[in-house]
Amino acid sequence: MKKYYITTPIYYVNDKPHIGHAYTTIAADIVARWRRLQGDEVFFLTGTDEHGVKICQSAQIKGMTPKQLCDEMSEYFKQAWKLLNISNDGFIRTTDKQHEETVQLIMQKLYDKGLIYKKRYKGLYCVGCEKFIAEKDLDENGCCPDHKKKPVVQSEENYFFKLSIFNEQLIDIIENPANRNHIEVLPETRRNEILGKLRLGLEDISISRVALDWGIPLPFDKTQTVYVWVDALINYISAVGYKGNKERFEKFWPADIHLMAKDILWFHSVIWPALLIGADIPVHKRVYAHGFFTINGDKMSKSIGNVITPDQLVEKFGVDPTRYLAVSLIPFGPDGDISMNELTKKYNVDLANNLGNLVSRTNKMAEKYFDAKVPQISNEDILTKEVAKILNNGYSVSIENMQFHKTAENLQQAITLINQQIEQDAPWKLAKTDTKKLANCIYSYFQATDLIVLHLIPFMPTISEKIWALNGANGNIIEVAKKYFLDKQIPKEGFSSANNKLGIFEILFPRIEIKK
Ligand code: ME8
Repeated sequence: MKKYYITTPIYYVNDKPHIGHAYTTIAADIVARWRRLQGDEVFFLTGTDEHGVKICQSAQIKGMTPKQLCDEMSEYFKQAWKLLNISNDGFIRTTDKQHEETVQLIMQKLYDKGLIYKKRYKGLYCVGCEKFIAEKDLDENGCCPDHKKKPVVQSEENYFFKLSIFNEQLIDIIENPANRNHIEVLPETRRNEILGKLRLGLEDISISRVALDWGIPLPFDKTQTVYVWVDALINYISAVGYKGNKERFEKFWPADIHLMAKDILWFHSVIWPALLIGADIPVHKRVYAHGFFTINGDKMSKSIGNVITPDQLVEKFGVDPTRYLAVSLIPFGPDGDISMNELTKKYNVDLANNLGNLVSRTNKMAEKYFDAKVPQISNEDILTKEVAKILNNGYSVSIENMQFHKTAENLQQAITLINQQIEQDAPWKLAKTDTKKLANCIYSYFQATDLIVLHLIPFMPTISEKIWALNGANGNIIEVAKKYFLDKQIPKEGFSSANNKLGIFEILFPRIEIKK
């Protein structure tokens, strides 16, 4: 059994989750579910990032202690992921004791190896990003381009990590697949941006704060706390037992993929690997940075205040359609503007008209002509083979490469093929002329739909089960899917087979009016 360790960023708890957070988390969930169907032993981690200036300030504004705010807000994240049926195996909070101890262990190790030193530093700090920002990177108003706020001047005596000495090594681990610490940075355009920046040279980074006591104390100088980003990155190893569970750590680390948006790719492809190499820990294998959902061209963020929440989408579309729509509307990689109207259009076309209509018409025909049972077959089922061909050609490659909109297109193509076949067969005419052929046709619609449903599981786990039951398929859907993906043969048992009773029909995707 192969292991597969996948992570989302751990999200700041200064406010409630929005669909930008949901986007990464749903994408990670789709991959995790897909890998489980491939037979992998998956560890899927998400969580919350709870230290730093930003959390402190939010707590102050709300009249709470930082810990109270973290306890309340991390629950909102947990609830959102429960609502969206996210199958995470771990949920880490950076205020967990185990994590805090791991951070101190790593800091001590880096210090003992001479990779940390003290120096006075003055710079511009963006609280939204929780990072120092160079003057040349500010926008025309002197603000952070992501958060549209002026950075604050910070001047302190801090501890620094010798990032600069890893410069050449970092270029090599990204460029050279033969390097034992090779990281694949994706998509390629962003990889090139990272390499370009690395070639300009690296400066050492400050990794502690004096004035901020809401953080993890440095083990070698308790008057300072660990910089929130260093604290946060270490979550990926503390969650799998770097300290305290050697067996689990060695099983799952290095992570197979860290998923995130482009805003934090630098931290994951430069700072994180340097910290790991410095602490003699193997480096994660892949990072993938997607773009931002934008609303009227602006990044959606808590700080800007143009937020859509997961609950709003679920209320309008339902859980599984929200999962499907979130990743299929725009390609995973570039930025993309979204709107309720575009989401509704896609819902109506892909789900109400194509998939919903297919399930509804096959069920109704079987009800009318075959007493709500799957009919008996006497000829070969060619349609299901055609559908298998379409899926084999497009599905796995696109899902492996995180091109979920292409995976969705591939699924729609397969669904359309069955709908077209129904039009061509005209079963309502066959019912009067050739009932044997009618039985064959309807049987093949069920089988071909079942096959599509196995591929829908990662996107729409609950609706897949519903269609499976409606179609009278009688095997455990997950077990049947695993078997199918292992040997790519439609199993003799488990699919809709002759004489199986259909489920009680319900409309899965009611059409939604588009607001003018
Ligand atoms: O950066 N479009 O947390 P964060 C798409 N705590 N994705 C978006 C998005 C948008 N408009 N807005 C947010 C942090 N995201 C750190 C991470 S990890 C060790 C520490 C998603 O709450 C996207 O995944 O600001 C982005 O990278 C992440 O939320 C940032 O979440």
